[in-house]
Amino acid sequence: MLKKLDDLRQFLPDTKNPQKLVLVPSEDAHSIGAVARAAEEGIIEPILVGDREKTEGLAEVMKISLKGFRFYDEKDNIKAVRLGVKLIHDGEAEVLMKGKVGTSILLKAVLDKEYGLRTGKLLSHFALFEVETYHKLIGVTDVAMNIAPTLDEKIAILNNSVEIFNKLNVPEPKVAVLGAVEQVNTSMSATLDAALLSKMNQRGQIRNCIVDGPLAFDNAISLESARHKEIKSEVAGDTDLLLMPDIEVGNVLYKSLVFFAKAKVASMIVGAAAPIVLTSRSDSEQAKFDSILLAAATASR
Ligand code: COD
Repeated sequence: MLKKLDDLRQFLPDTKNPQKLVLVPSEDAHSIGAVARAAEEGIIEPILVGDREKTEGLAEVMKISLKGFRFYDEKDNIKAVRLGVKLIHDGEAEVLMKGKVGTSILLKAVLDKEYGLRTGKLLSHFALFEVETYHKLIGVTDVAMNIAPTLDEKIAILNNSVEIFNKLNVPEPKVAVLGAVEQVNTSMSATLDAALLSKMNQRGQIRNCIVDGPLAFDNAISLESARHKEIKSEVAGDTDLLLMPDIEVGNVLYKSLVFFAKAKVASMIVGAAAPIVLTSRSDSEQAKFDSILLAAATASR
């Protein structure tokens, strides 16, 4: 059972031959710190795209050496993002990382039909949390890409995350599809989708996982709460993955876990031609490092 984000290290490929990671745009202190540490530990080989003068200035203040880092000097944010994405598209690197730029700007470049990283699959955001009060790592999706997913999109989001768990040797992750209540309420569309996803799982239309829903957040993560409400569920209290009804609920949960619960988090975009490290700009250097670790651990598998 994976309990700590540090446990992801066991899935890293050969550290003598690390994957190349492109940070774009590079002029961001927490990102430079995380990339430099990951490079030093042999987790990735860094490529920086961005304003070279600003990036080197930040590195100097942080007493970080960028010696030996491949660098593409590009001051314009949009051009830098396009160049970074194209490097992956052209096979020059294996992992993309968002630096100091808005999420939607990066995602629009990733979705570009000519030089982007489309695979024909839906792309989605996956976050993996280490919370002190929970007995194992817990995934949360989608808190940052798909705004108001349809039922079909929820199936794709679920499958993308299940694939990540399977890569991390969790062959049948337990998935809680969240609603505000644990009973189907015909006025709450999230509970209707949750019930359909559960039935599709029971009938073998969604595989390699155990899905239950609707579950409210408390009974998804607390067996005591589930027992109290007399809910019989294989998932309740032992959830590996929380499937969110929409981006707003997901984003608020993500930030509540980080800021109130002081949880550690690693996150990325999945379903693209390469993993994309995509953290919030306010995330810590540690969160960016752990996200690099998650991307590198799952990229090659
Ligand atoms: N996966 C695959 N293809 C997609 C996806 C996806 N998730 N989303 C859109 N596309 C394709 C569409 O099929 C279409 O071909 C093209 O991309 C454009 O689609 P639009 O017009 O619906 O999408 P955009 O370009 O307006 O927006 C896509 C974003 C991902 C940028 C948008 O959904 C978005 O802004 N998401 C939220 C990002 C955000 O602000 N997160 C903040 C939390 S930190």
